[in-house]
Order: sequence, then structure tokens, then C-alpha cells
Amino acid sequence: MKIGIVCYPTFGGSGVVATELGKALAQKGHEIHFITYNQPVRLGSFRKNIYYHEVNVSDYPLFDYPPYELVLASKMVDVARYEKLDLLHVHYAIPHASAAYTAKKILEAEGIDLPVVTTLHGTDISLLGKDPSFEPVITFAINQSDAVTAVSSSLKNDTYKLFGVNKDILVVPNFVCMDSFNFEANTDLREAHAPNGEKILSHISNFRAVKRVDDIVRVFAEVRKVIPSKLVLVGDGPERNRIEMLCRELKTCEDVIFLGKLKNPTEVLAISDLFLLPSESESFGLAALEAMAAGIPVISTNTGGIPEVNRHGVSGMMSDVGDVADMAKNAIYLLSDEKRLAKFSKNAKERAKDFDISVVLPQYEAIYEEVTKKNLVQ
Ligand code: GMT
Repeated sequence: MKIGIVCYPTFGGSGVVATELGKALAQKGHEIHFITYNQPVRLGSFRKNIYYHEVNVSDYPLFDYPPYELVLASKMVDVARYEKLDLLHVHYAIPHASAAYTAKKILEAEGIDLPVVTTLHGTDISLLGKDPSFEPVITFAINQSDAVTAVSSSLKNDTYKLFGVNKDILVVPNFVCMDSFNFEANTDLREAHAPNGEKILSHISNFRAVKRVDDIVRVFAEVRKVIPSKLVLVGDGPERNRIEMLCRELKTCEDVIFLGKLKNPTEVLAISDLFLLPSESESFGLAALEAMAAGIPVISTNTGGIPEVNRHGVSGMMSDVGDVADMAKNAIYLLSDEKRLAKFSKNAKERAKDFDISVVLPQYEAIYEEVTKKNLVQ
């Protein structure tokens, strides 16, 4: 099939999922056309069956706000027309699903039918859903999509709760390519960061308030009292300065390593013993799944879609949002017993296999079959 994929080309989970999906589909022989404003960060080197169409908004002096959505819709029309796309798969409701609707209608006037599959990722629903200025557009765009998927049952339920959606939402979970997580422990890097054999706790995110990175620092401050350890923080965002200040206040700076944004953040997992995800809300928690795929147990909250991924007492431990004491207790429980840690590590990897691309890809392919079949019948 010829599939157009629209996503945010950034480090965020939705962009990662869309890019990895495109790569896996291309490997299976589908022709994939990424339509984005930048080359997706996880795309890596170019390979067979993958094409990239850049969305360029010109800087016209009349515009206080560049009309990105219109340029995106025009680009979708152009690519669909000339590359003869079978369907468009858009990740994130705003503005991708609404731009896709515009593109679909323009093509319809030319006698071209372009089915649209929309995947909801989380913040498009949980954050934007709370903003009434987006509500009518999000509801409409979801209802008009030919198929809608959500990355967890929790997100599906939230969508029905927050929007007047009457469309059937299919749950297709996020995934990992297990083969990419078979890396050997990186002993040089480990020694560089933990020269005295300290345990390494890690976290990867965009440092927005919803990630509660301050809870991580507070958990770490407790763990470090009992277990010689280091904390590696990957990513950057609005909370970073505040977190650095908190480290100074708690006098943990010498043991906290800020690595900033990394092209391939998962490399850090090769030196980690425990992954922390204390988010306030999380539709799925792709970062946790990637840690588990690398055999790193996860200390997380039990919010949103996380319990659909992390198994309490099996692949990691879960606590209520903000319960720093419980998360610290759980971290110490795992790190203080090598045998226990190894067992959780094995379980985490085993659990991650349930989300291998080989399990999830056919679910998307079945949806593609369905929406294109519907088109033939009409
Ligand atoms: O977590 C973020 O803030 C980024 C955001 C995104 O849109 O890329 O992540 C959301 O989508 C990911 C991929 O489906 C999910 O794994 C994350 O849980 C979800 N984030 C939130 O719900 C806060």
C-alpha cells in the first residue's frame, strides 16, 4: 500500500511511534510518505520505500500566525494526488486530523477518495481536550476520520468522556522493535557515570510539568541515602531549570547527570538499573515500555494507561501520583537485592514482548485493509 504518515517530527512519543511504524511498514514492502515540517528525529538513514515531503510555511509579513494547517492540508493533497496514496495515517488530532479532513474534501471534489486513519496519542486529548477553544474541531475531526485508534483503553475512555465523539475508537497499543533493544551493557559508559559501581536510575522525558520530574529528584534523594547511586536525566523542557535548582537545594547535584536531548535516548538504557516515570498523567508511557524492552524495571505511577503496560510486582512497581515515599521504598526494594532486580529485569523484557512490532503492526495493517476496502465498495 501507499501510505502517507503525518506526525510531529520531534522527540515526543507520538512522533517516535509514527516514525517507527513507518519504518516497519516500509520494511514489509509498503511505500511510506512522511509529510512533516522536519525530518522525523527517529527516521535515521534513508532506506527503501521511505519518502519525505517537507511542509514549508512561508514567512509572509501579513501573517501574525503562519497558517500551518492550510499548508499542511495542501501538501497532503499534493502528495496524495501525485504519489497516488491509498490512505493517510495521521498521528495526533490537532492539527493533523483536521488538516486531513480538509485534504480529504478537496480530493473528494476531484473524484479521489482518501481514507484517513487518526491515532490519538494522549496530550491531544488530555491537555487540548481541557481547552474549549479546540473542542469543536477535535470532536469533528475525530468523528470524520474513517478509522480512529487510541494507544490505550484509558485514552479511549478519556476521549469519550471529554469529547462528543460517536465514532468507534479502536485500541492499538504503542509498540517497540524488540530487536533494537538487544544491546550489550555499555561498561565504559557505565564506569564513566558510576565509577564506584553505583546503581543507575534514569528518566527520559520532555521535562513538562506533567512528568513530575521533581518527584524523581525527591525519590532519588531518598534512594541515595541507602544505596550508592546516580540519577541520569535525559531530555529537556520547561521544568529543567526548576529541577536543577531542586538538585542544588537537596544537595544531590554531584550524583545527578543531566544529558539533555539525545538523538537516541534509549542508549542510556544500556547503563540503567531502574527507570522512573512518576507522571501526573500518561496515556501509555512509551518511555517506560522502551525501558522494559531493554530489561529495565520501571518505578511508575498508576495513572492513565501506565497500568496497561507496567505490571505491579512483575515488571516494576506502581504508586499513586505524588507518593514519593512509596516510590522511594519500591526503588530501594528492587535495588537492594540483586536477585530480585534480575528477576524484575527479566520480567520487564518478557512483558515488553507483548508490545513487539510484530504483534502490533498487523493490527494497523488490518485497519488499513478495512478503510481501503470500504472505499472500493462505495
Ligand atoms: O509524553 C509527552 O508529553 C509527549 C506525548 C506526545 O504526544 O508525543 O506523549 C503522548 O504520546 C505517547 C505516544 O503515544 C504516549 O506514550 C505518552 O504517554 C503520551 N503522553 C501523555 O499522555 C502525557
